[in-house]
Amino acid sequence: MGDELPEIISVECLRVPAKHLKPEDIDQKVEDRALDRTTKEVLKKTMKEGTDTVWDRFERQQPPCKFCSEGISCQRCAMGPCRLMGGDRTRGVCGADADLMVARNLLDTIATGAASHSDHGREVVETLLKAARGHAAGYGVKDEEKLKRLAAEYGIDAGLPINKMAEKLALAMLEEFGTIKGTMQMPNRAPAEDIELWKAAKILPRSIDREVVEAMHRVHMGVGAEYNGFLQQGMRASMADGWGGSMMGTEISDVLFGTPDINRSKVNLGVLKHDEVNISLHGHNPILSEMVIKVAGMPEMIERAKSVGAKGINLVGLCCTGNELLMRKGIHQAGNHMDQELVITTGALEVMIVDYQCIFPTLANTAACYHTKLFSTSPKATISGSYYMEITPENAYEQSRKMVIAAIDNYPNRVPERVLIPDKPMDAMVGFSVEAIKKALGGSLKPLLDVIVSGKIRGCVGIVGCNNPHVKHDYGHVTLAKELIKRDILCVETGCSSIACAKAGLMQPESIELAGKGLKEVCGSLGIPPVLHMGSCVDNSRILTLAAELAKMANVRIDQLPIAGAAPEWYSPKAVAIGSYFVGSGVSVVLGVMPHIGGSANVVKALTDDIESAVHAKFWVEPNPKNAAALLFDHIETKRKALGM
Ligand code: MSK
Repeated sequence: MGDELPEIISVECLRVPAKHLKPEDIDQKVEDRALDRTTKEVLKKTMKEGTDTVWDRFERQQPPCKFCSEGISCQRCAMGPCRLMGGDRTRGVCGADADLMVARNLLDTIATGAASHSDHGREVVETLLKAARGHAAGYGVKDEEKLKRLAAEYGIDAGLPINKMAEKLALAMLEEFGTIKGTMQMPNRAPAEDIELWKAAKILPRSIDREVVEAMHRVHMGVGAEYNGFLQQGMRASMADGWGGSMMGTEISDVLFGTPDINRSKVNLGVLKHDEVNISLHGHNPILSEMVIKVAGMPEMIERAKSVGAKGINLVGLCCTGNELLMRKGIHQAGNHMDQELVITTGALEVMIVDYQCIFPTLANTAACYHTKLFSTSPKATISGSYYMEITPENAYEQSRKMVIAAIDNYPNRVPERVLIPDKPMDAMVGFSVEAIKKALGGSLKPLLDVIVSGKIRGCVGIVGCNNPHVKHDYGHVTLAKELIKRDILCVETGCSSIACAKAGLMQPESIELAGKGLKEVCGSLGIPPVLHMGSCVDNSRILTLAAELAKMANVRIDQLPIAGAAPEWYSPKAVAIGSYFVGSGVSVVLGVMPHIGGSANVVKALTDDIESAVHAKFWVEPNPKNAAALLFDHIETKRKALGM
């Protein structure tokens, strides 16, 4: 078996143009940019070495284009591009006014996000199908109980042999992408009254691909000129993501790799090791990374690492591939979205393996400044300057083996004088799947509902989403979570938000000291933190499942529960889809970053006000996380009052 690497196109190391910053200026800049101690330490190193980062590129883009910021620019067709500048320029060449332009741009964004999650979900289900048919060595059903539950949900005989059942379930789920029957299965997890509401609002999804394709059809010039139709389709496409593509991604990842259970791990840039071969796994899809873990643990690989002077192989996660591994395997997490360049700039990373989504296009340039080798693995996400090793369920073992060997062989190239690994990773308790929460509560969600009804816990907020250089890194997530737990509100988190709070120590059981009396008592008695890690960004579907089960148990609609969502530092189209399916499902959401919709007062009003009459939920925009916490608390108290709690 050849271990040779593919050809690579060489790319240059990107440097920040010299600015002659004084040491005190660097200190101030680092304070302004980030909250976490280890992030700040490595960020300072990048500034001293002049390595270009997302913060530098953000600075160079200021001030932003006013028209793009407000959503009133369009380059959708060749009659333009157009900008609505006021005066006699209030319509694009095609005739689109600000309402239409903003709504069309927003629908495009939501469709992008829904497509990203759902395409990921499809790949996970396809892997189950291949594994069930014996075409994917190394993959198989790990959680048979969950497989049986899902089979029953899809009307498949749960008494069939495991592989037959898995095959039938995979086929039934793949059918959901393009079904012609006009309805999907998983929204039925919600209370019947919610489904009726969604039908009436015309946001009950018909099939995943259909909603995304229809969204893309509608953004073509000349397909509708009334902004509400675009917003409604955006909501429906997002529902196909939340109750479809993402939910399948989550559920089948659990079937293949195990449903997460509560476990302990470590988080921040300090998880890299001086005396081991460091490999980071970055992106979103657990299919490849689970195989890399298997290979890196093989005795022959450990022996090979020792032969080059390392004590072992240290795998660390980044972004949501990291979240998947953290939840299921306790693999240490190096950081979230805006830490991705910093992991390389520690000078201690031999290999970074990426799949897709949230990967900076300049990562190969960052790697070129150090000894790190970057591997891209998806035909959907090839990157100049990376070694391309296409991964399929059939070849994952062989390709993973080559990449792990490349990392080991790269260890002697590390330059000790250029290495900075901050000390002391933060402990975190993670792995709160809905199943794990039930287990911790004795087998049912009833105790959670009881403490909400009694008022010991006032309600729950799902804090989700990314980092964004518009916000001091992690500040929005951490401040909001601290303010909410102080008010006895339980926080459930996913994606980069969860890593921000884990880095800040909020996912240690000891952080109950920061919680209000009631929340402290409940979490203290269970030995869990007041901020629960529920997984990656597709795992926001776990939050939907949790809300649906609580609503059914309480005999109310989801929108009647004292719950809400927040995305304090969101950046991605996926986050817009998530926010939309939260609101569509009846969970109001506060955004910390204004979407590009300010150019249309009508669209802003539709999303922050009018929509409430259809789905009993809406968006707010509040950049200050302390104000956002106050707003969410009031919202939760209003919901409690309406239920007579
Ligand atoms: S990785 S989508 S920055 S949460 Fe899921 Fe983080 Fe947002 Fe990417």
